[in-house]
Amino acid sequence: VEASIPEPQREAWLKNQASGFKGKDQFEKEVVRHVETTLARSMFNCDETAAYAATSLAFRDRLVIEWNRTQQRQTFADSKRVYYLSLEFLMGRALDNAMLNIGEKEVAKSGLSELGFRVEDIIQQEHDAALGNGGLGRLAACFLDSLASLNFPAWGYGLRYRYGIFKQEIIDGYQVEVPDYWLDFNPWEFPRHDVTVDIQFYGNVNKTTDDSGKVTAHWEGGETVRAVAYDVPIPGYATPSTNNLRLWSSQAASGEFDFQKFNSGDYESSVGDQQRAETISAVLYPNDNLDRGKELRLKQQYFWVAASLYDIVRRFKKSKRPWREFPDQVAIQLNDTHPTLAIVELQRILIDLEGLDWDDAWNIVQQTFSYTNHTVLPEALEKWSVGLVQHLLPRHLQIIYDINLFFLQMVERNFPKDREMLSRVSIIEESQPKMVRMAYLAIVGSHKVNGVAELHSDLIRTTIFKDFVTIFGPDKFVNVTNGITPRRWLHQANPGLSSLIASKAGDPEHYLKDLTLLNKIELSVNDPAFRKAWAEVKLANKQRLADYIKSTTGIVVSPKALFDVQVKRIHEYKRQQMNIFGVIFRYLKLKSMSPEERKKVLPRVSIFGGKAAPGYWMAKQIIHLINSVGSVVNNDPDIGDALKVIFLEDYNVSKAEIIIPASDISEHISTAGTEASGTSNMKFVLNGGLIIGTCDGANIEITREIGEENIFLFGNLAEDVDDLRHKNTYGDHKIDPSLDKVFNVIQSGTFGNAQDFQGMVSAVREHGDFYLVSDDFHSYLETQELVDKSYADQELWITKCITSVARMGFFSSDRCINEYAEEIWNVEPLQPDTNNGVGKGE
Ligand code: 4GP
Repeated sequence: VEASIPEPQREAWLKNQASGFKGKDQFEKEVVRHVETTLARSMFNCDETAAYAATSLAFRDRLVIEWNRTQQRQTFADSKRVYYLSLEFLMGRALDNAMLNIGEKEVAKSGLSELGFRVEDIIQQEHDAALGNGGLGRLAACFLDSLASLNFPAWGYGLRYRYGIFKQEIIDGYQVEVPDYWLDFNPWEFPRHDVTVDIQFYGNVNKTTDDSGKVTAHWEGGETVRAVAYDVPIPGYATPSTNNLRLWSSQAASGEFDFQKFNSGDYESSVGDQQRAETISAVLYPNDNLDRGKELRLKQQYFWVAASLYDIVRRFKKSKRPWREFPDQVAIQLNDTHPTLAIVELQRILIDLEGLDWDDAWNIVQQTFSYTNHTVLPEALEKWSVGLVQHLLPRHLQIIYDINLFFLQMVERNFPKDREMLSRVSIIEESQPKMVRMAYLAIVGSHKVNGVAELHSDLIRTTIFKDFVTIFGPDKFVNVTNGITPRRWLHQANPGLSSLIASKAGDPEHYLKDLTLLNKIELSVNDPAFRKAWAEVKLANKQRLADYIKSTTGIVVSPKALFDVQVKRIHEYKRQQMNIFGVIFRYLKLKSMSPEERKKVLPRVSIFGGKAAPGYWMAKQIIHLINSVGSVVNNDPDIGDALKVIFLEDYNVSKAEIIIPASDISEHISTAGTEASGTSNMKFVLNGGLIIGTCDGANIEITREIGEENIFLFGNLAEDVDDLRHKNTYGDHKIDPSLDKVFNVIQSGTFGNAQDFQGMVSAVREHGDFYLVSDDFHSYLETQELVDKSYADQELWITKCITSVARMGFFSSDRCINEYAEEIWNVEPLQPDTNNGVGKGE
């Protein structure tokens, strides 16, 4: 506030307000200016990297102006804001998205062309912002796009990792991880060296009692680390609203280094302090659906949560409202349990620092927070040892114990007959060592808990969180089925299809904001010209992927073949192993045919991509088998085009934008009940590809929307999984004969040293086949045959594709965000045409 310009001088400011480029000429002028001044280069020294930098800066200037206005408007309106706390934001590239969301891609295209560049090449220069592992992080990124596009006053809060998810290289068929240093040049972030928060760790707690007998706890920390804010503008689509993603970076609290130590000659340890502090935000943990319980991870969590809450509270306090109005002004969404300490931290701020009573504080906390669960896999449910929490955050552990005590007392009062309930629902697990169950803490401290697809939300209500439904009643547990942003996943990734759709559904600015308008294309499903154009778009997208495959692997694939794609993190529950076993079965069948028979077979390209967590041995074995099968099949002269097996290295968001539009069929084949939702399933169908999948996650709702005649479902149902597992372990576990044949061939050494794949084989044959690969294999193969037959009838296939796309409107992340806003956050959008408060001060 002190930095605010006094009233009489504001006129000069208003007169000189920055505006950013308008139109092609100004765009070119801005690009040249940035090349010549910001980058200190010239037309004799401007490569594509420099052109990318200057173009981004020109766009950034535009964004920043709207971003400032949006923030001023929100401050002025002082309405309720949403804070989305996520340890992962898998953003991908920003430039193309900014061009499209602002609506200036054509300007950029012609302007760059006049300056001697192709817009596509310039876009390719950008390094992905890969601050996430997979579904959970990409969902957060889609949500930011929707929040801005729908004009919600919303902030994202995350960590500014120096290293995002590692880069994957495939060397001799094995995954090798390479660090991804992505911050070399990042025009999309603004360091805010004036926005810092000092975060405490370790230390101890002292209690004092005042005259009235009131006890106050004082946490004296043993170590302080500074959080510095880095802001990333998030442009809405076809709206001036531009929101903020604030990422925290860690530094030594003493600044560059400790001068005292330096002066006393202890230079090394002074630099060491700095490095130790920086370690906190140095690297993203590369695990998907897995919790490893490392101390540094807990430090990351508290560091990020404490800085974010400090910021949120500071903003609230500016309005000088009483504390009880906090939940009317602030909604905080916990993306998984990673930010659960925020619940404890807010309670601490309210009782220790602001002097509120426990009960008043706790009411505020519960009304403020809500929690999204993203998985039922037990290995992914976060738990922290009591000893570690005690050591790192001694005051927080006390508060957790108190939260638990009051919670258990309530349970005991309400369910006096059920003694075992207390130990089942306790936030503290009485194990050796004792553990804090973060999901339980998140449930107890939130007013709503949601799953991410109908089946998943049912499963959490009836299995892992069953007792809590009994305790809190069913209304606390809701479903919000995931969604995806059609801006990136249709308009940006598949411009051909987007403009074809626009020819029937109207202006992209309409149907990309109300995706249910896609249903208009169904009227044209029998229009021959439309169908022909549809097929041409798909073929062009397949050609684009074929070119990419050739340039990265050297393998030539025919765009006329059926492209069968499975791209996602490698995980046993996602069952890439079943897919590759199926590929081997197909290969064996082809080998057994005569050359004439083989010629009649519909050619197929099996495309895989995805990273394995560095410590996930079985996932790495799966990658190795896929590559080994590829090198045998792709070099077998008997096979030719009939089958190709491709593993695409380093799957990430920008590669997904090329791969997804090119798919004919994609595989979403998790063991029923294990994939909470899946979101790539939605992306593939929206891009005119069909799905082979299990009755799991959002596949079920996709089926309901598009019709069961348009999807290839197979396999056992979630309700039968427990019995099958039991039978596999204790009963008579017979391996499917086709799978047995595949295993025998693997073990004969056809794909290299059989020993290398023994783990995958014995998991099914000897260790109970937990993921039911054998139980589902027969129906998987049968369904793949059905896919081949259906694809052979191209007319029917195109009908299925068009109909499916027409019915995908439900899966926009806009629908999803509106549901959160109404049912969980109770927030309203803030339209940009209302008084924006510019020049009116705070
Ligand atoms: C993922 C789920 O596995 C996926 O099904 C879901 O679509 C996605 O979250 C978004 O909700 N979970 C994780 C995780 O990535 O680490 O738990």
